[in-house]
Amino acid sequence: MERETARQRAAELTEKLNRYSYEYYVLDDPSVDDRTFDMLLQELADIEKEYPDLAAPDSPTRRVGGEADGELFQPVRHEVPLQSLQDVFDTQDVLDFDRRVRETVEHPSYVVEKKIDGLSVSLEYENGVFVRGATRGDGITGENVTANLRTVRAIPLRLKRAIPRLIVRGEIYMPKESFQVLALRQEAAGERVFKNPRNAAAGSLRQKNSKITAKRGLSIFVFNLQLIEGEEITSHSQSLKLLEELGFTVSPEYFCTDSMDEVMQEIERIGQQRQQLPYDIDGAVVKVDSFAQREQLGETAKYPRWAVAYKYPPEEKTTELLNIEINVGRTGALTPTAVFQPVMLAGSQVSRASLHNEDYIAEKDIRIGDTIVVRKAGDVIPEVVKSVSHRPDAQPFRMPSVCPSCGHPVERGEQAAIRCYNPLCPAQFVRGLIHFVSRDAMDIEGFGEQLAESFVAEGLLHSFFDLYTLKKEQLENRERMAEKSAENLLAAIEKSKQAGLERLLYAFGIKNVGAKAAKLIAARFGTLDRLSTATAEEIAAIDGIGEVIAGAVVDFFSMPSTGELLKRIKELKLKTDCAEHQQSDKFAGMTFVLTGTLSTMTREEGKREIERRGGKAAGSVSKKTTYVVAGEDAGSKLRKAQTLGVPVLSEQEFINLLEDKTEEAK
Ligand code: 0OX
Repeated sequence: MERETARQRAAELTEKLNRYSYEYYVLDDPSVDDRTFDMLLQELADIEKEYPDLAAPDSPTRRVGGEADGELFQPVRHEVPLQSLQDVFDTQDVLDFDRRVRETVEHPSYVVEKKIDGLSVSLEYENGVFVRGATRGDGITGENVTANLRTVRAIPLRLKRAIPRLIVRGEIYMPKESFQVLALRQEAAGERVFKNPRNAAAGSLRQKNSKITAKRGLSIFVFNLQLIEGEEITSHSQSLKLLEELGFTVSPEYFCTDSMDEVMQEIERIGQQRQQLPYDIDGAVVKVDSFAQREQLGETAKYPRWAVAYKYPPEEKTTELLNIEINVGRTGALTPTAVFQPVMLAGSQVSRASLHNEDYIAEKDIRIGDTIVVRKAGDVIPEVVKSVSHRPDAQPFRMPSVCPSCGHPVERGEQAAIRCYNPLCPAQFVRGLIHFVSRDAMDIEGFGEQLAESFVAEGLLHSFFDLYTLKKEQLENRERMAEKSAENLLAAIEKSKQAGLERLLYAFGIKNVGAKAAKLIAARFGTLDRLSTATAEEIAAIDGIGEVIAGAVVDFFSMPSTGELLKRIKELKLKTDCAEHQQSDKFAGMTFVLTGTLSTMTREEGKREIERRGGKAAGSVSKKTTYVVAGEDAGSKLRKAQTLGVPVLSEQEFINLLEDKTEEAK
């Protein structure tokens, strides 16, 4: 494409994409479908790839994120401080606030807003273009998070009018729905699950890779004008209107009134709506509207005198603790769970809450039969707040000294966790089996928790791989298993043999190896055989894999029982390679050392080519090295090869070897 044509098309695409984003995220009224949007975005990305200088800082392509840039997390001094609010917990305190306001100003008007439970950020625009975003920090200095904020679709990268300078403040939040999706995903991947949408929003904004932030579904409500040049604004409500016109999502349904009765009614109304809102709020904010009156009221050392935040009490219910159940997890951890008389909380019925560990129970002195207070933390995760009273005969709760599943003595380990270390523990095996058949693992449909439990209890399964020798007769004639479903299950089991290395590795249930780590590792090593002999250093060298995971994988493969397992997998003819990893055995048993600068590939690429052919790339030369590949400026490794008599290949000879143009490779 001609440069001028490209420039025009890029401008056109930018305008369209910005408009579509605005319609979708701000107006909640899209005019095109996601596919059309993605295609236009791709077209713009292609143009910017061809003409990198056309990629503007406010280009919609910046929304997909990328690697950290130098300014990420650097300190930013706020030009106008981000003040904090005085919290009050009683409606009388709101009336007192009004009384104090009226001692200084006449006929105040108020704006009542929801207090969004997220994190405050400042957004800075120059000539209508978003140039910098920062966290609140201590209100004076925050951290630069521009790259991450660019991925938040509700933040306009270009305003509808090119105001010379503008700084606004808003609250970044994660909608409840996005949080639930994320929590499920994290749980399935065996990752740490964020406690509530607020923590999830904070964690997502603190990512070094903004691509991750981009996928977390963050949004924003803008609620304060920090600074503006080129416009005269005299009140808060006027500023919110202007911000709306400029393309921001402002405080939702903010309410203006000069009647204190209406202020109190609005606070009450928001409180009742609270559970139904698609985002978390932790209060209502009452603000004096007029900027002139705000000036008169001034501020204390800590807070402005013209605003107050009323915090709603979290919804709590009293109920009876019926039992404390002990669950044995896949890794042997014993987790106590409170089972109580069901109650409605934050829109759903709850009857169970994790009690985490024995220290947690002891601290709150929770005993079976107690009257307890429960609530949903962050309105999502049920928790026991406290015990109100014990029954006269109640005894302090003690964790069992043996595993409730296998009777093996348990041990107290790190962070108050109690574990069963019996490798043959049936409960652990059942949990492991459920993981093995789960969707991201071997994906065996029709094999649920109940079947897993009964098969293990009946002694039909001792290893995950016993699934592959189950006979139809063994499946039939049991509850919820018609002849057809037995056939379907057998077909699903058979099909899962083709799952491949990536799923198989995840299915093993190695500690800390989630679906994502399994994928990376499988793609790098390509075959189960190759992976089984990999060293921790080789595994930890994969981008995105740390030493903990690498160590766990190596430990797993060095267990004698794993050797048996691998034999069994081969006999059963399970697919043990990875589709994404083209591999051959051409370099099997060979070790290469790449040294110096290669001109047609990086050393990392060279290494990958060797590994794809089943060879090893090592860092140092020894007698066992098959070839040293010497690029430009090769130094000590080349000399060592010569001393040891290891054959040396030039880059071209290496390429010939890769491309099969030589007979030398045996
Ligand atoms: C919120 C929120 C927070 C601005 C200057 C002092 C009061 N989390 O939704 N803060 C403010 O206002 C600050 N308004 C809000 N809506």
